[in-house]
Amino acid sequence: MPDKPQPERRRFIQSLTAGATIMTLGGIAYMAAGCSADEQAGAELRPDGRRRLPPGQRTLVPRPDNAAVADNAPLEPPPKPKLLRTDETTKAETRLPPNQYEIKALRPMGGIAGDPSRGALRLKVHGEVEQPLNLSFDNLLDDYTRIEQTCDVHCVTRWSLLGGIWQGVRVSELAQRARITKRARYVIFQSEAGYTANIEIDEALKPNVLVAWDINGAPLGGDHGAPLRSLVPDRYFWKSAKWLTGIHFVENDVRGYWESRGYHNHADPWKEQRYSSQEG
Ligand SMILES: Nc1nc2c(c(=O)[nH]1)N[C@H]1C(S)=C(S)[C@@H](COP(=O)(O)O)O[C@H]1N2
Ligand SMILES: [Mo]
Repeated sequence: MPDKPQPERRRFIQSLTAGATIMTLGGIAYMAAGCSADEQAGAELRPDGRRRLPPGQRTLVPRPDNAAVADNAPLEPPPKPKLLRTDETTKAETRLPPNQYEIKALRPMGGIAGDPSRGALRLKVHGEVEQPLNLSFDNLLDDYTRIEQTCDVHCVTRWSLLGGIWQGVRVSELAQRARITKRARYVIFQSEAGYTANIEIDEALKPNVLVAWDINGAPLGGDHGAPLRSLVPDRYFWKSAKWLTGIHFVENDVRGYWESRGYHNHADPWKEQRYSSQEG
């Protein structure tokens, strides 16, 4: 973090000493002149925090008690950004991966729903972590940087929803807070009724991979995974697990629900990796 610019520090010190002069008329001349001289020479402080008398000076207005401290106090870290807007749409010439077409609103694709209420949510972050987490919806809202992300999603049934604005928090921040171990090489998203989806750790830690609760300014509907789903824009959309209840960091890969039913383990829509029969 850069140091506070000097002019700002000087103004700060001057405002402190200005306060002192009001109460102690005798010190006005010294404080007004002495302060900037000290600044240029580098303030010389006695152990009790008072300034040394310059030669020939017999009295000195004590600096306010907190002034010496404030002068040397470590600078506060900048406030954590609570909302970060990002555009994660592809910069490629086309927004549509091969053999996809655009639709204008998310299409409900089914699955076994969980309780949609935010109050009921518990999200477990567990497995290869030093600090397992068990988070409420409010924990996500209060303790994590909220991401508002524009991105495209691509369903293997060939529709794509372009430019949706999703809101959530990054899986990478969850991983960081849970302190994943070196052994964590895959992530299994776990949902209601045993639905799972697996991705590699490098994919999961990309900044565009979220757990999301809003799309286009409205909470996810009950058929779209409310209250929380994963969002993995660079994989076919089945990897974005609705009604999410767990993020499991694991050492060895475990194929998820669709990955064990004929669908591609890697599922990159730009390489059109739809079916497991294409795996090399
Ligand atoms: N829990 C759960 N998540 C799921 C599914 C599911 O059946 N259960 N289906 C997946 C599939 S195949 C797709 S295409 C998307 C569809 O999301 P949508 O219904 O919000 O469009 O969710 C994915 N996430
Ligand atoms: Mo799908």
